Amino acid sequence: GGGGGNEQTEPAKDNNSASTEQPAAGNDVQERTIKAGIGLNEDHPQGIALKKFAELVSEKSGGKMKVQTFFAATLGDDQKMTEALQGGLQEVTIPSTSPLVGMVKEFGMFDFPFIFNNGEEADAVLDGPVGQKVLDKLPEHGLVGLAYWENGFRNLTNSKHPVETAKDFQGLKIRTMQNAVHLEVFQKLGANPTPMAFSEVFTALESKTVDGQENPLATIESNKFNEVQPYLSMTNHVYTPFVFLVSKKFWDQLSDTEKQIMKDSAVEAGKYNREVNREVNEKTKESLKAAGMQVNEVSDEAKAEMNEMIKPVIEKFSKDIGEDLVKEMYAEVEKVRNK
Ligand code: KDG
Repeated sequence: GGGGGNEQTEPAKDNNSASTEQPAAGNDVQERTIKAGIGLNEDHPQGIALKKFAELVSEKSGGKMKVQTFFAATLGDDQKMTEALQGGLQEVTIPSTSPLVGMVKEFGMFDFPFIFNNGEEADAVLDGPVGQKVLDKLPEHGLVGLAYWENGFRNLTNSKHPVETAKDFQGLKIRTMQNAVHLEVFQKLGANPTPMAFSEVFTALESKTVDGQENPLATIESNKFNEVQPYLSMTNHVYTPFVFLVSKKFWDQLSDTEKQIMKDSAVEAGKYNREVNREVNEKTKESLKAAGMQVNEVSDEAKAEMNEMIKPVIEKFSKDIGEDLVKEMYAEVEKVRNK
């Protein structure tokens, strides 16, 4: 009050009185139920790490915050779950960044083939300033990105023939993620790409609607694609990140402590996800061979030829995304590579 000599403090004005969902006080941890859904199976490194996330959140909140886990797209595919987060109907999902390019086009630069030579290079870019700049684009779309997890390096499977060089792509009908970079890259290689949600892939392969698909080895095994795909080619053509998303409508209700619990758990479970994923991918080539797949390597020369063919596609998307940011990404890769 402006009265002279009156030292009594007035209660702070409540600026949020219009909203029905009051944010929790700074340090408060309340009873919360967090629905978290993914497209992959419970036994996949992503599923294993999601369960780890649930444990961590429970531990750190003294059991007050409960994460309910949903696997194998039981809540819908990546796009549907992302929309559910925007609408405040679901709290967490961990999609590949690729199907999000319609919303945040900058994610598209992670879809450029042959950028990273290994997981460590990807970690450095994603966990550094470039990765953060892209996450910063999410809140305006009703989403908060807490961390990058790892889907990993993708390899091609198909039911027609071994793919060893660029010419072997000719005419192959390949399921791709719903992503313009992937679509145009496979077109340039002479394939016939068909974008499709992940949840439809097994049936499309089994019914021969498409000849092939590409995914990291852990997914090929977990989803039993080997049962309908005799040929596996170690193309390692592109790295796909996962992005840990939280509904902004939910996030805005959380106290600072609750936000910290979510963030720390997402980062910690993400480290675990990368570890498990790398171990699994390491041994899965052998287990897929043992399961009867015919596996072939792809030479560095063949990869260089593919990389040359797709150059115009990368140039086009670099312009569209913003050449400065794309350059910054390449510079970050160079930094770790030359360490
Ligand atoms: O949970 C994530 C999956 O739904 C999906 O992103 C897997 O890489 C994938 C794909 O091929 O769609």
